[in-house]
Amino acid sequence: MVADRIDCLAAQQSARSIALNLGFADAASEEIALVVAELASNLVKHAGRGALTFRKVRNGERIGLEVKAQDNGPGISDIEKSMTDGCTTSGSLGYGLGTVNRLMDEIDVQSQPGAGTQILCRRWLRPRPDALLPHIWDVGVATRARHSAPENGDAFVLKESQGVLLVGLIDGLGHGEPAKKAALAAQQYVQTHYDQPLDKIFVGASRACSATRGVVMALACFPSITHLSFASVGNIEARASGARRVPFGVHRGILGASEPHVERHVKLEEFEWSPEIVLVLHTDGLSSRWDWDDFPALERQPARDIATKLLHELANENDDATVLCVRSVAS
Ligand SMILES: [Mn+2]
Repeated sequence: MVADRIDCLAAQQSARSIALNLGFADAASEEIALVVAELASNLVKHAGRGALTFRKVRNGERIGLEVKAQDNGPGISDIEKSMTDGCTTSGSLGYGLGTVNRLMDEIDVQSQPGAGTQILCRRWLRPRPDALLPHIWDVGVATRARHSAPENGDAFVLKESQGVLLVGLIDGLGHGEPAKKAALAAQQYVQTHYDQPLDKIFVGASRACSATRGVVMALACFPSITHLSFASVGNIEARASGARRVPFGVHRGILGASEPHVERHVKLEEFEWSPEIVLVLHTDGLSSRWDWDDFPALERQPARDIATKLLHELANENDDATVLCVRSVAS
C-alpha cells in the first residue's frame, strides 16, 4: 500500500532490489525503479493511496517483472494522452505515464471515471548477446542531412538478437533540430523495444514522440532468412530486388500526431523471403522513381555499396536522405 512520500521511496527501493534479484542489469533495474517511482507518486497524487504489486512472470523461456498499480481514485479521463511523452506529472491534472511507456516493454491501462485505475506493465529480461551466432545478414546504410546541415532528421535502427534481425527507417517531419528530435524519440523507443511485436512497437513509438512534430517509419523484421515481417506508416519507400514484386502496403499518416491514431491500425504484413532478395528502404529525400533495371548488377553488390550508390544517384539536396539495405550473406 502506498499512501505518502516515504512509501514511494520504499516502493522504488523494493523495485530496484527485486529487479536485481531477477537478473536485470544495473541500468535496467534503475529504469524499473524509476517507473515504480512514477507509478507510486501517481497513486498518492491522484487517488490519495493505492496498491503496488510486483510479480515474476514467464513467457516460455523468458522471465520478466510485472508491476501493477491499482487505486480507487477518480480515474484517468484520457488514457492515451497520459501515456504520451510531454504530458508531464508537474501539472496538477497530468497522469504522467510517459516514462512507463518508454521504459517498460508492455503497458496496459484500465480506467473508468470514478471507478479507479489499474496499470499493468511488464519488462522482460533480455538474453545476453550471443557472439557465436553465424553472421547471416549484410546491412548497409547511407545517410546525409539536407544541404550538409549538422542536424539530420532521418534516423535508422539496426538490431540483431538471437538470430532475429530488425531494421527500421524513420523520417522526422520537416528538417533541422525539430525533425531530429522527433526521429530520435522514435528511434530510442524502437531500440529499447526491438523484440516486441512490430504493431506494438508502432503504438509505443507513437506515444514516445507525441510531443514532437511526428515521424514516418517503416520496420522490417527477419525472424529467419526465409521470412519477413513488415509494417510501415507514412511514405518510407520499400523495395525488394528481383522479378517478383513484393506488395509492401502503405498506411498513410504520421506517428506522434495526436489524430487520427493511425498506429493503432498498423497491420503486420508477412512475406516469404529468400536469400537472393535484397531489401531496400529509403526516405523521401530520395526519388522513388527508380527501378533495379536502372542499376545493372547493383543488387549483387555488398549492402553498403548498394546504399551508397542509391543515395548518390537519387537523393535531392532539399531533404535529409537515408537508404538502408539488407541482403543475405548466404546468397
Ligand atoms: Mn523527408
